[in-house]
Amino acid sequence: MTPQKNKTLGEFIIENQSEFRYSSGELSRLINSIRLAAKVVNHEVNKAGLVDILGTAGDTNVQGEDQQKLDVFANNAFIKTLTNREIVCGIASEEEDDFITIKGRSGNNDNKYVVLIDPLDGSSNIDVNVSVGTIFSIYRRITHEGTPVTLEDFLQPGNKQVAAGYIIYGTSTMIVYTTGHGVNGFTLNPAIGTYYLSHPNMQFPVDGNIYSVNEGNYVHFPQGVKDYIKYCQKEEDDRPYTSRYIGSLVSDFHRNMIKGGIYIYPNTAKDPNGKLRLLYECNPMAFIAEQAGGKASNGFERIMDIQPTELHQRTPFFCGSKNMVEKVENFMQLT
Ligand code: AHM
Ligand code: MG
Repeated sequence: MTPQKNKTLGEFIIENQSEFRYSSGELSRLINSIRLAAKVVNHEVNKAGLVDILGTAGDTNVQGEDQQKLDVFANNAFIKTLTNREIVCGIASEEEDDFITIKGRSGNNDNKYVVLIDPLDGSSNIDVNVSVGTIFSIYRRITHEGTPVTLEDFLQPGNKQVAAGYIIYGTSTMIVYTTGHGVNGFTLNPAIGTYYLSHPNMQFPVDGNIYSVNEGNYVHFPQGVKDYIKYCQKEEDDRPYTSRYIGSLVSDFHRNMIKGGIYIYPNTAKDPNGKLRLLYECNPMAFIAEQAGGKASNGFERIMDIQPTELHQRTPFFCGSKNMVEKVENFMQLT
């Protein structure tokens, strides 16, 4: 059943708590904490255009506070919120070399979940006032509760995700997330700081006519991707397709999920594993894509079935409308 619109995110979380496999309220509180940190980051991102007026990174502002780069600010905001509320047992961030173990005030930590996060993806877009995003992924730990987390707790394949989502700081700020029961999107009313259910039960159109890829790297692409791009550009049937590339994964993905399209970041001669990170970027987006009826692949296999071997592992990424991803896979497999 499609959830009713205009509900607040808070109401939605409470109503849907029973859907969680291990329903103790812990995951609901965790998503609530992410919602809160997202508001703090949103506030800061919206001021980014004033940076020359308020001071740049490394400066001290008029209140005597240190100005931080926005990606550093976002990283700290999410880690601080999740740590202070003692809601997770560990965090791994694209901005940190290693994972963080959360001990809890008493020294024990009986929480079940670990969070992996890309606090501010596409941050090169900030200086030019273009949308950026936060991406998060939640797993149940593998090792025993009450003991310190280990690398093993973070190196789980995407098919073990309990929840995943993104925040898009765009013309409106939205949270889009899944707990494995479809995908729902909530839009922030900044005047009152409340997120409303604006996009219930989001669905990737099965087919689309938008392809999103950095074509500047064309000469370095594998032959299968070159052939697929030529296919997109050919005048035949409903083609040529439209090319749209913001260079901000969350924004490109969000548009494609609403309109129908494919996002591609392939391996290149220079970067044999592509650019995007499996744990912080590809797995959460793949979970959302699949829950919305889309598909995510590395060209040959399902993204969520890849067994990670390191925290900052990269992978080629093909994600979007199911028929489009299958088409590019065919081209990849022919070459
Ligand atoms: P980042 O994690 O350093 O921000 O890089 C990830 C971003 C994605 O959001 C975006 O799709 C991609 O990098 C753009 O890369 P490129 O400029 O090479 O096309
Ligand atoms: Mg990133």
